[in-house]
Amino acid sequence: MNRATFAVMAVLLATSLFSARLDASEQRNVLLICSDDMRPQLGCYGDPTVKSPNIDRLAGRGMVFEQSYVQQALCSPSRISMLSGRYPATTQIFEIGRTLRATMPDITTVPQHFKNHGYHCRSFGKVYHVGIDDEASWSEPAWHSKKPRYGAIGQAAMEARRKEYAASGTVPPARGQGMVFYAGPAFEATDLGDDDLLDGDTAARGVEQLREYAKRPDQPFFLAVGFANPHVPWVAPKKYWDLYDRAALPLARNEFPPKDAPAFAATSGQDFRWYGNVPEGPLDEPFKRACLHGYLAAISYVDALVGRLLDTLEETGQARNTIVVFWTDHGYYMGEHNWWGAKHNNYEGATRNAMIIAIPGQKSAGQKTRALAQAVDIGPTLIELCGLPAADGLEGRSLKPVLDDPNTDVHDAAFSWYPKAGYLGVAMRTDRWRFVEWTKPGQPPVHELYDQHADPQNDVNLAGRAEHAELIRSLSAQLRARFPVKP
Ligand SMILES: [Ca+2]
Repeated sequence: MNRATFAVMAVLLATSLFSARLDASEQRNVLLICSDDMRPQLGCYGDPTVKSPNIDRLAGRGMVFEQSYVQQALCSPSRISMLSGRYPATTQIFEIGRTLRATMPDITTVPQHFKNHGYHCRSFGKVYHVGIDDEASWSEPAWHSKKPRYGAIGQAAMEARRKEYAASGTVPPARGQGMVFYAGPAFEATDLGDDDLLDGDTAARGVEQLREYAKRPDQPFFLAVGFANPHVPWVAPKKYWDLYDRAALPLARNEFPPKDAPAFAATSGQDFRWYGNVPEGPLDEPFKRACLHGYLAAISYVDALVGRLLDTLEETGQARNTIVVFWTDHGYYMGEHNWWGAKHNNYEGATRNAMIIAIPGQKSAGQKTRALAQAVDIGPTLIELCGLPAADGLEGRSLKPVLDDPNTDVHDAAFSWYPKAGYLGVAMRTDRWRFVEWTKPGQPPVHELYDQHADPQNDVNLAGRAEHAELIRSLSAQLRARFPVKP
């Protein structure tokens, strides 16, 4: 062996020993990025219109879950379910308002489990619903930006509304602040910079925290960063609006409620209508286009902020041992079924979300899976990937088998809940069917059935058709074997 060969071999040996030592002892970190009301309208989900290069980049080194479902299509119950690892049937939180501790005072949440095993756990921005946080989940109090949600137009509208109230002395006591906020428009293209707004400031704080963690590599972390966009109002710096040609945006073609669906079930929320510039009654096409334009601009704004977090992981070397989960809290309607700026039901459009999981050195990097996945699976997945002891009471399943092989399944169904008109609906999504059973004390159950292969947006309820009676009996038995009706 000559000297040069020896030198090369020595370097190779040292490098391999060094890597082996890193693999054996270096604890994995978690970066959980949440986005509010972002349906899976992303390049990596096959959407040809949206500009989402950074989330697509994450997908390129992770796995896209094409059939991922949240457990309720409403911000707070969805987040509580994901972060607790429990179905809403267990948390009994179906509304915005109560904290998790109101129903489960002694629960150990997913981040709390990490905290209990030596992780430093932090929350920036909207992770739990704002104002409904869970102190025990985090190592330090949750951080929220004080930067504005609106640009100059929205801020001026709010100020004018405040003055009106002050002059008349008629601030409605319960919704006073809310009524001020809703004076703003449903969308705004602003001249402000990314970090002058709430979401940009949240990303900047996340970047700063990642750099702090990089200085203490022996301290594993679970960092959750949540963005408020693209929840209405769709407020983004003008440069993100400039990415789109409004006249060319494709509008929804199914502007009608699901046919033959129960009237009480085929509804969505109306909060979009509360904003200052939304007219009453039907929306005209220019307004629809402006809304969709705003929604896409807000997605691209969040995408750029996700990119800054990913860049920081790369720059600091933390990408080497940090798992990244990108998760949105439910789907969304932008005109489908004539629902705008809405979720709030048990259909595919509301319950299907975006979820991407990227593990350092992932063998399946860049692949997509049609395996059914749920928000409650995130906890068990991260716990297994980080090598932590199992946590008691988690109701999801680890998706590691799917991450290893996208053709593997860990579920035969995914479940979502929604209360409506005194009924509680449980949706069971199999690969083929969306089956919803609505129950109400003293009333016969009400069913919905959609063929996801033929009718991906749930335009026609098949439950009333005689040829499906046996299928409905079978799906109902499958559902109730898992979630019995409570007396
Ligand atoms: Ca939401």
